[in-house]
Amino acid sequence: MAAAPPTSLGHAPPAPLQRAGLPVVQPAQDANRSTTRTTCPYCGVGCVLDVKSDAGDMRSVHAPADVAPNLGMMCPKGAFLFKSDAPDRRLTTPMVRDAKGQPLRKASWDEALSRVVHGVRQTLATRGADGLAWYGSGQLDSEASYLFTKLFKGHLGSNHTDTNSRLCMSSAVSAYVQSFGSDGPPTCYDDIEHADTFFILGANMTANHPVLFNRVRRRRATRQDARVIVVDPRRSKTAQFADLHLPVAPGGDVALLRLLAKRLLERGWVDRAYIESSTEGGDAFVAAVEQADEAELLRACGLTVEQIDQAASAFAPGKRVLSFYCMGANQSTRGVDKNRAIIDLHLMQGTLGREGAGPFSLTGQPNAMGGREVGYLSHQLPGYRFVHNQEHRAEVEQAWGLAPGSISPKPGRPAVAMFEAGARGELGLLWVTCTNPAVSMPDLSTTQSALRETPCVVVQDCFVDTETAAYADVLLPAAPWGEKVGTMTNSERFITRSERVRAPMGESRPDWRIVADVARALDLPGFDFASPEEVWDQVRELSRGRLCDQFGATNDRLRQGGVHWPCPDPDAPGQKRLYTDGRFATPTGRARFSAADYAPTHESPNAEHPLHATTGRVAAQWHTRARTGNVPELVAQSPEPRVEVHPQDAQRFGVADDGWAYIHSRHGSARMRVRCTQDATPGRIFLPFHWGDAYAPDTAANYATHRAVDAKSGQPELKHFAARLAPADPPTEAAHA
Ligand SMILES: Nc1nc2c(c(=O)[nH]1)N[C@H]1C(S)=C(S)[C@@H](COP(=O)(O)OP(=O)(O)OC[C@H]3O[C@@H](n4cnc5c(=O)[nH]c(N)nc54)[C@H](O)[C@@H]3O)O[C@H]1N2
Ligand SMILES: Nc1nc2c(c(=O)[nH]1)N[C@H]1C(S)=C(S)[C@@H](COP(=O)(O)OP(=O)(O)OC[C@H]3O[C@@H](n4cnc5c(=O)[nH]c(N)nc54)[C@H](O)[C@@H]3O)O[C@H]1N2
Ligand code: SF4
Ligand SMILES: [Mo]
Repeated sequence: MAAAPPTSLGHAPPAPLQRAGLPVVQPAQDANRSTTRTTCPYCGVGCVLDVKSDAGDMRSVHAPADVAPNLGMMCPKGAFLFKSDAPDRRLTTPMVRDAKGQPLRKASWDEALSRVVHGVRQTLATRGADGLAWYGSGQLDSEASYLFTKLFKGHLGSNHTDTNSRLCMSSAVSAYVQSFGSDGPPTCYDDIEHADTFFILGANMTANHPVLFNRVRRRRATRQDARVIVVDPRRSKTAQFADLHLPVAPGGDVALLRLLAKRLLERGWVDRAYIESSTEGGDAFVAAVEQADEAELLRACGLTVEQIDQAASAFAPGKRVLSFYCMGANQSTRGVDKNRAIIDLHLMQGTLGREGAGPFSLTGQPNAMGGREVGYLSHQLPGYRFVHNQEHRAEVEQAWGLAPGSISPKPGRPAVAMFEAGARGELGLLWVTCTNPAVSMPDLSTTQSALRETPCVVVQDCFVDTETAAYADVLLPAAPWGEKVGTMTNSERFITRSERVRAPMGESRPDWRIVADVARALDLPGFDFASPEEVWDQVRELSRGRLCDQFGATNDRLRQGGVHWPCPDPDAPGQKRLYTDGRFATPTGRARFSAADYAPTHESPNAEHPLHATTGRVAAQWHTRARTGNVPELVAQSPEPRVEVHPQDAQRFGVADDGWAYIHSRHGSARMRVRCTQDATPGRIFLPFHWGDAYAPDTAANYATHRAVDAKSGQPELKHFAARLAPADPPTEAAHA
């Protein structure tokens, strides 16, 4: 057996971390094994991890010291990656269903590819290109994401490509585009080492970006006047660490952010010269903030004047404020407004592009950034281009050797609309890749209808038994992390290459190759790639001259280590920060203040559903548990879905600590075990969304969520619904408990 694996946050952490109670990891002594450098396939921190293996058998995972971006640190999810495969669950050959309702059977690649080809041609003949849809993932590498975009938008005439990034980052993307003229965070991880105030909103970083939070802790421990402010309706582990926790009312963030803006104006803590030279909309913004009714805003955010004043003090002149925000900001019908209201504070301070300061939207998945760069969302094209822009379409058509007018000017359907169209029977082919919507999409009953109603459902995954695979007409076996080479961009615009530890299991193939194989089976030109390196070279070429210029990130260079974009020159370093000269990517070169206004959540509690429910993550599980569910150590830490309830609410609804309960909403019900905790706020409950039907029936949080989206970004409000609790029997079946 392998040497004892590292079980905590990285090896050799500095003294303050040990004081913070985090165990220390001893590097394992297994120098004789071969070592492969990979990028962690989990979160957007993008840790570089070395895998020790013996004849392809993964034995341990190590975080190489001094290698960016994680500098010798990793979290338990990364450390246990070598145990995360389950050979008996792996999809090792293509499979097909002869008819809906029939069992899946093994098939050759030729048969599976011809089924997909038939599905595409049949759809084009009967419904046209609007009947074709691809639903992908920020966990795909840039090579695969790029080829899906090229196939659907370029060659099949369908802009209906969207991904789980719509559920994740789309509000952040829209906000960056609206405020700065382009997507892309202006900040980098090194800013942590220069910041005075960490303003963390709607992000539980201890669980979900642990290695980055480790750096925040270290800064907090070593810089005397550093402060951590956490804005979260519940007392998360991150909130418990904070110097100041603001338990904002669910959805009340814009009101809070406007109050902070008001204070900064009142105290004169505003960089007027910067506003004058580098922004537009400042006058209207100042007038709106000054006129906003303070009492109304306080009511909306549920906080006190003292709490606002205390938070405002951390924005005093000279303080370098680094804002981190994630799903508590994005997964809201006001997600774009929340993001922009954060950015507005930084524009007021004039600190964009300065060391240690700025708005830093944390990416969830390892390559949600790269996917955006290659244009995989339904309104995008490669190189941060847009389908609605004639010039952009022409540039991409030319690069792809297509006739002018080949790319449709109409943005495709965003994720929620895509599944709604499917549920109405409007899709002929839905190709799901590297995501498990039968657990992760809001309002699962609509999602399940879409998967049932669509005549040809293609699922490309590594495992045979996911909740979504149960609906597949064709299952295509994909090679996971460790069995393929691929390029990804992390939260801070840092590009890394992940190498292959071993050959793909059975007949599975890398995702990029599966797309290319389907395209060739469709007799389409432009997909004769012999290697992922050739695909990456095309991605680099298409990014040339754009903000996200990656031309300098050659395959050879990435073999030596990662690089930040923009990186136009193979011989020059990448750029860590954006907008350092006060010029932005808007037509005027000025950043834009927003007119974001507070508005409540889509649903309000009432007598029948009196609780505010929110959903999210736990530290030991990754999404729908495809991989973390295979690791005994992680399962032991979080074995089952547990709804967090304040003891007062448990008593009110007659549910017992450790007993099971139904969480009923206006849309459906989820069943979970109850965890009573004083860390929950009375009237507010928290549901993890990791568990689905493969674990036990009814356990998915998304049976209870709704489909309302932010009108500006299409992102669903997964962070809020109105609920009530009722006692329940434990589930009788538990598949892989
Ligand atoms: N362990 C682990 N790590 C992960 C993942 C995982 O599955 N497991 N997934 C990755 C991915 S894809 C993502 S997107 C990130 C997500 O990372 P996070 O955004 O940190 O994760 P969540 O738990 O979804 O939500 C964060 C917090 O938002 C709070 N919240 C709810 N409503 C509101 C609100 O109205 N306002 C504010 N301010 N806060 C609110 C919740 O209480 C919760 O604590 O994590 C990444 N990292
Ligand atoms: N209620 C609620 N719902 C949510 C959220 C929430 O906070 N609350 N968060 C949303 C967010 S931010 C996200 S990002 C989504 C995540 O939700 P999903 O994307 O659905 O979750 P995963 O479990 O990561 O799904 C990845 C799938 O890809 C497979 N896979 C792994 N590696 C590979 C590979 O290399 N190739 C291929 N082809 N397949 C592979 C895995 O086996 C798994 O089935 O959930 C969203 N849903
Ligand atoms: S912090 Fe994120 S990227 Fe780093 S090891 Fe953990 S899950 Fe992987
Ligand atoms: Mo995400």
